[in-house]
Amino acid sequence: MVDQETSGQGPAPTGEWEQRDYHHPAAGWGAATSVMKVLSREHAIASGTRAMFKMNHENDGFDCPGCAWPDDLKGLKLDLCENGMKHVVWEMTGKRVDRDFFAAHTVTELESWSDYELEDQGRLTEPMVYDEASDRYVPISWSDAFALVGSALQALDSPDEAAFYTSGRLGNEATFLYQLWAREFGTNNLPDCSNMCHEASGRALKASLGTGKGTADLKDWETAEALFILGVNAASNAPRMLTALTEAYDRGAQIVHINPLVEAGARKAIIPHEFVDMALFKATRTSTLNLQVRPGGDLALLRGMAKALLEEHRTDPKALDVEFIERYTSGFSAYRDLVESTSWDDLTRQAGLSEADIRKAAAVYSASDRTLISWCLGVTQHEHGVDTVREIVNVLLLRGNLGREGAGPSPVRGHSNVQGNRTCGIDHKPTDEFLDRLGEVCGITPPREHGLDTVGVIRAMNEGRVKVFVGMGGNFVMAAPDTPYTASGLRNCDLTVQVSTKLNRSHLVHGRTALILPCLGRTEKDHQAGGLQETSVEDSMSMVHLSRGMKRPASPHLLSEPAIIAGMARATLPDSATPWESWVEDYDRIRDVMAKALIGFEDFNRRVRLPLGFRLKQPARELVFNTPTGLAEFAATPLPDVIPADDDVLVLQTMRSHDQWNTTIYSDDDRYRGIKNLRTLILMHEDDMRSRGIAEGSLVDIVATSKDGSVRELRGYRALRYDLPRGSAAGYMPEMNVLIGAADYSVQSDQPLMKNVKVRVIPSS
Ligand SMILES: Nc1nc2c(c(=O)[nH]1)N[C@H]1C(S)=C(S)[C@@H](COP(=O)(O)OP(=O)(O)OC[C@H]3O[C@@H](n4cnc5c(=O)[nH]c(N)nc54)[C@H](O)[C@@H]3O)O[C@H]1N2
Ligand SMILES: Nc1nc2c(c(=O)[nH]1)N[C@H]1C(S)=C(S)[C@@H](COP(=O)(O)OP(=O)(O)OC[C@H]3O[C@@H](n4cnc5c(=O)[nH]c(N)nc54)[C@H](O)[C@@H]3O)O[C@H]1N2
Ligand SMILES: [Mo]
Repeated sequence: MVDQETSGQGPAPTGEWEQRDYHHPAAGWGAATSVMKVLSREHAIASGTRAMFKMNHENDGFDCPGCAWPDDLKGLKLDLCENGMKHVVWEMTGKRVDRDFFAAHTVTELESWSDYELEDQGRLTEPMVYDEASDRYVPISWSDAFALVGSALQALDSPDEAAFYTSGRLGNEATFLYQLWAREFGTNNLPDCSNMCHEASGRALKASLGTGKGTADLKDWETAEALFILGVNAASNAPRMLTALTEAYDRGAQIVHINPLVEAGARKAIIPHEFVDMALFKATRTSTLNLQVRPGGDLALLRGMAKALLEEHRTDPKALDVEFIERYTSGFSAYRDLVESTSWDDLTRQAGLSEADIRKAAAVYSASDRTLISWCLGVTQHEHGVDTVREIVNVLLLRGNLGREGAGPSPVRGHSNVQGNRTCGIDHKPTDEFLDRLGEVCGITPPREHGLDTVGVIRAMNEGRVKVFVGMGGNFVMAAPDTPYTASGLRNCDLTVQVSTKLNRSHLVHGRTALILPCLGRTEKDHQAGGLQETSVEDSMSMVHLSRGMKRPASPHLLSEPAIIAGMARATLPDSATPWESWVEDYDRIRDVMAKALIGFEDFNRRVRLPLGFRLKQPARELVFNTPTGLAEFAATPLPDVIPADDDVLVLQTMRSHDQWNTTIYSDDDRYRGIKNLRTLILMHEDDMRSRGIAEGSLVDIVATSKDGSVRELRGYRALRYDLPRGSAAGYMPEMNVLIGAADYSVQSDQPLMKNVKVRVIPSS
């Protein structure tokens, strides 16, 4: 077991590993070939190709589950990408995991399979329950499964002994039902994957601007004069951003990438959907400046830009937007004093960049009248993630880059509906305003005490304070930090319930009783008593629109997520006045309630059927700030020291390869980084390798020391030379989660420090 949890997760390598420089543009033919490979492997060439033409189409067809990047507002143009296609095809596979499969394999046997092999078995087909006597999953009827969940929850001493996890796939309607079930039952224990990706962004934006979301939309991406892209690997994880970047380059915008690695999307790209460009190999540049910042050094770089602007303002009044600052912001003078008193020496050391480089970025910024700043996990999964996002806002405020076209903060969200999940109530720290309205509209008395997040739930399960874990999608044991500790927590539960589409390790690492409840995927037709149903999702830029599945379900026994939630809710709350059954017959009925319970969803059923859906109002975009002062708040936070005291310690980041979707690994290749057939690797600077006596391609042991002093280890990883800052290193999630201790989370955001693992690397003995 432990071996599987700590070793490679991809398919068993079939050949020698190799590393080469990658010179080709991102997207293009390599991408097309890679899609075809997956299509043929999943026996889905015909259906997959049809699906391509159904995805992201003006309120007809389904929302791409690949990422949360918005659909092209022109709506009629096909906007698809390699990784979205791979993701869709993975769901549409012709392979099945049925009762014969479970009869043929014990759970103990399955534990020795790789994560790739588990998911590669295909789609789950019917509800299953763990049978301890035979160590197998055996079939169970839906009604018995629901009854089992209901009785386990009713048997708890307190509703707070249950936790309800969400992975950001869940549609808005199911989300609303899920949080209602948890709160009607009596708990705010609603951990979600957002606790691991954008918690820092939400908290920072809320404090600075009074809204937890970005304010920019696709139109702003299309009109910005300068774009700063921090800590995102666009070519792999938000490929449709490449379209925006190539278009920006073509219109002469400045594009600054800030990242310890120069990723493929920061060089040149072929617009993913431009098949003609693809045929002609017509690549466009996607960058005008690359700055290889030190891990966690973004705050120092941004503050350096602010310092340069303040200096410039002494001679050029236009360097700052003084009118904007005076009218709309609070806290400027404290921030100015702080920035002016911070030395260039400290800033350059902490950013890991020269003063000249920081001034280059500042010059791009001050020359632009419309600036947009975008970021993802490279910013948030750090100790000072909240402060860094607040510094992003500080810098934007200095030149009034808010509430007007082509400007603003624009976080890149992860899962396709992770933003909608929060909007519709998945929040372990709900506001009183939200709960008041929910209580009134739904006739329930919601619990007021804040609940547990992802990190909190792991500890609570281990300490026996949480006894029932419900996973609404996702793969908790692999996604969460400290894999063995998370596993022991799940094993310590009375009941674990996983609502899933595919077999994964979270089904094998289970509680004393365990259920696998298979659901429809987003690509599939959802028939209910009231006819064919649609669900809505919200993208990164607050557009809410409908998604309609078009494929026959993978099995006749699958239920939709709303139906599964309603079934579990009724069994838990037999006397509930909530009309669970009637709501599931027709999701319009759920939307009618959401229209009353959620701010911004008025007239939901009509507006969501507009050709492109509707955009949720963003008060900050209208320069209305729901902050204590009613103004946008500058944050004057001290410059953090992000350099390990000990020279021997490297800062390791755990990231995705090009060929994976979070815990789902499609292959052992990472094309844009030139790596083939290898995931058990660590990318290092050549000087750091030399000083440790590590030869190129040799095996090393990686030893992490946690905040609490505990030590974790990965042995026999291969060290590869890579262009990244000295003192830093990189490797892949989820394998490297074993290195991240339960204590290693940010005190600002409670996010696990997935981009900031302190390690020592030594040659394997
Ligand atoms: N194909 C595909 N698409 C996906 C996903 C997937 O797994 N596969 N996952 C989805 C999800 S849930 C999410 S949250 C997003 C994740 O999208 P990303 O944030 O792109 O995910 P990572 O692969 O973790 O890459 C982190 C990036 O941040 C950089 N970085 C690391 N440390 C620092 C730092 O200190 N400063 C700066 N400036 N940069 C740094 C890394 O070099 C890397 O380029 O993608 C979503 N889309
Ligand atoms: N070290 C490290 N760890 C990380 C990260 C990192 O950067 N570094 N990133 C973190 C981030 S940003 C995230 S978001 C988490 C991801 O964490 P999760 O969201 O928990 O994990 P996924 O891999 O996205 O979940 C995959 C599983 O979801 C199920 N699934 C797929 N589609 C559906 C569906 O439509 N409905 C349902 N019910 N189930 C479905 C399938 O069974 C599949 O096996 O990982 C986090 N972990
Ligand atoms: Mo994420």
